Amino acid sequence: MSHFTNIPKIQYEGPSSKNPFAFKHYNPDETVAGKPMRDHMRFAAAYWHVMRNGLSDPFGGPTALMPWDDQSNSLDNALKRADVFFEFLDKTGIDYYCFHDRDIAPELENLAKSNDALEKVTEHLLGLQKASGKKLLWGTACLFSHPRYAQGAGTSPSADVFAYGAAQVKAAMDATHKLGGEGYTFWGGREGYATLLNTDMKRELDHLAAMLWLAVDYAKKIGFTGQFYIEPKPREPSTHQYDSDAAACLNFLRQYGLMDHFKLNIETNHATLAGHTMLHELTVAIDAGALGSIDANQGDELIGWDTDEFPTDLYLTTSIMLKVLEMGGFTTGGLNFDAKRRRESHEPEDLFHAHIGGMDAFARGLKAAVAIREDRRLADFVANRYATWNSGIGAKIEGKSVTLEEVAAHALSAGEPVLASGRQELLKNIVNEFI
Ligand code: XLS
Ligand code: NI
Ligand code: NI
Repeated sequence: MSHFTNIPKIQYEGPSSKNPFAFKHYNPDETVAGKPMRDHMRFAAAYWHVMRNGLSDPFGGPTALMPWDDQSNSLDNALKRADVFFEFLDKTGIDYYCFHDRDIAPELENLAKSNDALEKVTEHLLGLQKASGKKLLWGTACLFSHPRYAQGAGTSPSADVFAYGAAQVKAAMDATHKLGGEGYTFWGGREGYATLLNTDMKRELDHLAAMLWLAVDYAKKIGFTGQFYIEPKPREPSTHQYDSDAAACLNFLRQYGLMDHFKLNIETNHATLAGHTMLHELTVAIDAGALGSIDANQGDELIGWDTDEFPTDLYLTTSIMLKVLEMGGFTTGGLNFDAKRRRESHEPEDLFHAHIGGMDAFARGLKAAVAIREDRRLADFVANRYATWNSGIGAKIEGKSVTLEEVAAHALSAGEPVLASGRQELLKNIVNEFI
């Protein structure tokens, strides 16, 4: 039975099409820079936004129409939602999905019953995956919604809450493993603090690392070889979150010896909340060999919170795809639409407009990024800007084969340095040629 009866399977019709239910730029099987577009993007839909987000905000309740959902917490309702979700994946041509344990299955009276429901839904999802060829990009556990996690999960002051969270991680890893998930994400929803007056920061960070190590060891035990990710975010819900940005996450991973086991899942709106551009966060992650996956969305410049809008900004998608190409493409990760419709866009068809727009925006970003790389003017400019490091005193400093006295002697004999222009305006003009 179809739940999106008026909506066709979305096809590529090219830039001149005016059909709102068609791709103008995303052509999944078209080869761009050596591989099909779908393999560059590895698009994923977020189960929580597509199926569970009622679009409420702090001032008003849900608006989203979900005629297939009886609003009950029953297992039956959960199974039915999964069917609707897979029809959505089929019609949009999105190859992957991501979930939290509590999006796909209900939380029931106790942990044993919740685990049981999760296993049943997982079984059902496996059947849907087999029938459709759709794949799981990553799974995760929701360790932030329930009141027991109000003061954290891995960083809770209560060891029993920690254990409950760890049990959820174990069950969510089992589900992810069973579904052939290519990754497993930790977003520290409440892993932070509201005030240091009641917080032992050092102890909480030790506990968070302990949680991650338990997961790493358990993965070995069950043979889960997917990639672990942590997802930086500076605040919201906590005043301060420990995994506040890419640099803080990398420092944490290094401090606790976890670098070999984790990569980062970078989300645009989290980057901007941290006071960085997405380009900055991606660069920090890539330079550490630790960019794993991307939560694709964008923020609103006029609103100071995580608005999770669908990505439509072509400068943003171009800069993201430049970085993805620079690192040689995704391996286990992809572009997960961790994005929601605006509260005003409450009809089911809006789910399609939102994802079509995001996919087309990334397709244009990919093509622009490929063209910018082929043109080479930007890359050549950057390479030339550092040319003084390729020989002479620069090469000696980089090669660590010089003393401070020798460097000082160079400065004395070379005289006042001549600095070349950074040409920022010219470089922006060049980028605009391609967008
Ligand atoms: C919330 C996060 C969340 C993670 C998964 O801001 O982005 O959706 O991606 O727990
Ligand atoms: Ni996210
Ligand atoms: Ni987010």
